[in-house]
Amino acid sequence: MRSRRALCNWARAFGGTVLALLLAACAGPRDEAASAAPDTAPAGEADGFVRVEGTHFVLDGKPYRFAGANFWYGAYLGAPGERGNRARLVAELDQLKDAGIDNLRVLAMSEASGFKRGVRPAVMTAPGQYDETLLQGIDFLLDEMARRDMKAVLYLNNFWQWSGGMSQYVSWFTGEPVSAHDPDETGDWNGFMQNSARFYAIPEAQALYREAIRTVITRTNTINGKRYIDDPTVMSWQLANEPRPGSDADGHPNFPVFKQWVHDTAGYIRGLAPKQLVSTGSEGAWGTLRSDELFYAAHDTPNVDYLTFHLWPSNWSWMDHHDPAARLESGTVQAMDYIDRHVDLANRMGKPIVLSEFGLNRDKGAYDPASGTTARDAFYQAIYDRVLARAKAGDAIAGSNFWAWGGRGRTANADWMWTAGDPFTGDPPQEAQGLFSLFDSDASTLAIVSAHAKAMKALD
Ligand code: IFL
Repeated sequence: MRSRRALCNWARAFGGTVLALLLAACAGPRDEAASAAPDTAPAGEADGFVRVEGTHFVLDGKPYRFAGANFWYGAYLGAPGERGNRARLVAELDQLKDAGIDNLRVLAMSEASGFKRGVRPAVMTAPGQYDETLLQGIDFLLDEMARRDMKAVLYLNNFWQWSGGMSQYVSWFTGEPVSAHDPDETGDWNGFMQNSARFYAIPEAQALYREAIRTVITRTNTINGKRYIDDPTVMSWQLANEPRPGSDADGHPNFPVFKQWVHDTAGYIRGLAPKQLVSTGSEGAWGTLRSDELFYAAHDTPNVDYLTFHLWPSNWSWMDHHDPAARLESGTVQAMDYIDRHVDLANRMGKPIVLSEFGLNRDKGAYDPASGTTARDAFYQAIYDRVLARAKAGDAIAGSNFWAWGGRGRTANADWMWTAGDPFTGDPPQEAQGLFSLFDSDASTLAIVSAHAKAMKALD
């Protein structure tokens, strides 16, 4: 007899509406073949954990939909003493919660690197050594989020340079300095991406990465005594921020090892944290060699609970960084198509999907928080309208996280770039501080996000 897993894989591969019911069953809370440990609670139990049922999230027996934010530095702010800024964090969590923004995507692991624009300090100070104060930052963040009934999505690595990430693992095990492929020094993004993607095939790097994953996931929170794996505040663990198979120019040869890495790592995480969800952190087709089918294939494993995709119209040249109003209309049409394609794909796969990053520049490409956000507001509105419409229609889209919450962070630097010790904004160190940040003073954008949050919740 066919195993349930084989039947599900066959159904996914076959697709089509005839198999919709079967696919929904396949994407249930857990696939028995995937997990090293079984679920401890049935789907309907009110234990605060977000679960997957078919193409939807469920929380305490009700649909879970959200309007969230990226807050990459949230755990940095949570660190004790001068390292962090707990007063700022608490005030900003209050502001976010008041606005209905209660799902935060946060960096949970960074690696000390020689990158010109790498964040400093890093959680992993050297291979296998961790900065306890920064880990306590995650403790504090999770505890404060729990008090506000918020959910966290924590990513455990980064394809990009700004937190050390995969390139730093490569450097540790090849002995080659990261500077040889630093895109902020060389300008060679394809070279950087190919080097970063070597990570998937270096066994020692994978072993260390797993140790880092285990260090975070199996931690006990020093503030509330909860084990992270028992904390329903954590909705999902993500393999990495925007993991790609390699460069757009010649990343195809890496795809098989990338796909295997997704399957194996996701399985490892779910074995450690069976009550929480696993997602990849992918940008979608754009970050998977621009291919819908490769994106589908990479996620077609029962170890990945739901899909993610990102939307970057100015980074992808659909709009202009220096004047987002100029091609707002045509760029928005492309953005809508990108959303629809990914939601359709998630429907087809039978898993929920989250738009876990999107952003646009301020008017005229300014960075100053006092400058306008007319084009950005129109873009956010268009995104939210489409997300809401598709959610209303019962499709697989469950929520979104704008990029990125900049809160009270401000730079005093004339070149707008971050230097160690500066306040954090939503823009990581490799980008101008103000490029995509939604600051605490951005009242019109916040009103749009807030209205969307209400509308998503009202769908329940
Ligand atoms: O800062 C970038 C970040 O690395 C990411 N995606 C796009 C952001 C804006 O360019 O994950």
